[in-house]
Amino acid sequence: SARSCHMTQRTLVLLKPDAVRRGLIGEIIGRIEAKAGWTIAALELRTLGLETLEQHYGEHRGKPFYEPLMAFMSSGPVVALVVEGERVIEGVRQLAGPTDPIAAAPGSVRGDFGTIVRENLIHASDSEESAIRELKIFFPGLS
Ligand code: RTP
Ligand code: MG
Repeated sequence: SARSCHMTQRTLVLLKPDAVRRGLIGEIIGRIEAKAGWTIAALELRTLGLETLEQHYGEHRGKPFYEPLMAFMSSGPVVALVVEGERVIEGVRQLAGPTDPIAAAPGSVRGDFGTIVRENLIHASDSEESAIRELKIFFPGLS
């Protein structure tokens, strides 16, 4: 049946150190909470070590922005969240907006609050495969 083709998913969201420093975590979590049927399954304030970040952003190793990205992401605490619900993987990516905040439309988190490509406030898993991989890194105990 169509019902058995459910789209309930889990995604990893990080509110990056700039979002924490600027006092925007409530604003961003509020936007996530406001979406129908989405729930927060886990949430933690945490300062990320380089080992965790190398696992998380390994696909970007060797790129010119990799080292500054590592420095930025370890520069202060992040809020790590697991968000669960209907089509959350694509949904949180939409809510975040494109990587470059200047290209992001107003109404998106990056479009409303960002200017700098690196300091773009939020991470969200970009596919089902990435979500599974990233959730294991950040919340290995989650059932
Ligand atoms: P994220 O992985 O953090 O959710 O962001 P994304 O998918 O939109 O972008 P991605 O290409 O995966 O890049 C990861 C993060 O690296 C920083 N970045 N800086 N040219 C640059 O200086 C540059 N490009 C990317 C951003 O923080 C980006 O979100
Ligand atoms: Mg990415």
